[in-house]
Amino acid sequence: MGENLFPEKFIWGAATSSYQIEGAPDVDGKGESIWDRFTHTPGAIWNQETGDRACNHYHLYKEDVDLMSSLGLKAYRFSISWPRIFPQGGGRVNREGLDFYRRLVERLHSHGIKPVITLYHWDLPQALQEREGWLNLDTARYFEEYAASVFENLDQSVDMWITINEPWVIAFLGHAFGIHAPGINDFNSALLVAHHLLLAHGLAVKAFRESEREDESIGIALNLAPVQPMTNNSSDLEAAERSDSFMNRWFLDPIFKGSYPADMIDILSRSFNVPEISEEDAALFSQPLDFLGINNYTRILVEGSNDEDAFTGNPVNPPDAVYTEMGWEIYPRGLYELLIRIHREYGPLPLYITENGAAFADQLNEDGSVDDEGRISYLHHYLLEAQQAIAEGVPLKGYFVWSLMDNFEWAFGYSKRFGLIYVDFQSQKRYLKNSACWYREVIARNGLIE
Ligand code: IFM
Repeated sequence: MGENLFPEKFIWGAATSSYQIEGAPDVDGKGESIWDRFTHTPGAIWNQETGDRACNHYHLYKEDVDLMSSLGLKAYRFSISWPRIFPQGGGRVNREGLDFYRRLVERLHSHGIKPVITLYHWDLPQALQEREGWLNLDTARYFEEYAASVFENLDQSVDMWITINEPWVIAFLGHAFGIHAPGINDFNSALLVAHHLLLAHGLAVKAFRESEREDESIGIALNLAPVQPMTNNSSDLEAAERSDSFMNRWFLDPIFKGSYPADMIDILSRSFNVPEISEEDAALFSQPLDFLGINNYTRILVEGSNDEDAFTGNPVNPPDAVYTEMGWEIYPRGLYELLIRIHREYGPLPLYITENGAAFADQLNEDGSVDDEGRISYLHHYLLEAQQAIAEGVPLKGYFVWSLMDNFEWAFGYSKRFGLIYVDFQSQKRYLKNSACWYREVIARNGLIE
């Protein structure tokens, strides 16, 4: 590795997810998803926006792959919409849905771009939600069936598989805080959902191993953030420990150690029902993985709380920090700290940054340019930290910008732009932002521009 270069074969990519970009919610036999339902619930989403059209990627995927190719992307991370494949969750496969992803994969290959597929990025078939969704253990079994079918049907053409994207967000934002689909506000439900997601993940990994695939790898993508105490006083330190157990270790520990963090079980079980992990559960949770995907955007800074049963500290926004449009603190050093820590405590296994990026209030200029210097600076500084972690021995194999293009940002609708590519949602025209041109140069030289 040259001084400023990334390792040879480092995978430079960008990421999206099905509901956020595809549109075409009922085309070619697709079934309804919980996000189709949730976005049509009055008051659920900013400005009543929906993913009905989003980036119309379902119809514009060829142009989108051409744009990826023009940037020199080595890999593209996208997700499969489960209800396109199984409109009712299980049973009959919808061939037309599968064909869409076959065509997309073929097009990527023809441009020398590796497909990296996430099986579940939140769009559960509504038919399964009618049977209690992730609260029902059967959903994990349906997920296994769906995963096995996709492995078989996209045989030999996919380099990397990701079972589930951000199970923490699915469990807690969707079932404890009600701000994501299916909009449930019940902490006990969220804990059970977390348990079932871990089982679903394990069942899919097992199905993958049983299908004896060569040259293909499988992992999971977790949203992780370094947690830091506001001061070194014991109350803040303890608050940081708790927040870390809840935000990071609630999924890391079962996946790598087969158990929930003991300190958090202790706190949570004072007020909630923490699911027991049987021996079989533990074995499924901790199926060996080929890599871990890390989604990181910011850090979590906390101070102590007076409530003894609080399972997190109180979040603090440092006044002199800089924030993105999401209100997330820009803290590049956190990526280095996280990588070092994950490698030390859960390694050694290959790591990927499966998401990193920033929302800014981008403006399209009359000449079609977008001066998003803030995003360039964000990405540059996070990549510098990633590079330092690599130099210190962390096996970081690739990096995916969130996101390839502006898209539907869940409860925020279209109000937050994360893309390297600007999307005019009215005309569906795409424009390369300056950050896209910058990323093209980074990829071409396999290193940062000084
Ligand atoms: O847009 C989301 C993505 O779907 C999951 N990770 C975080 C991104 C930004 O909020």
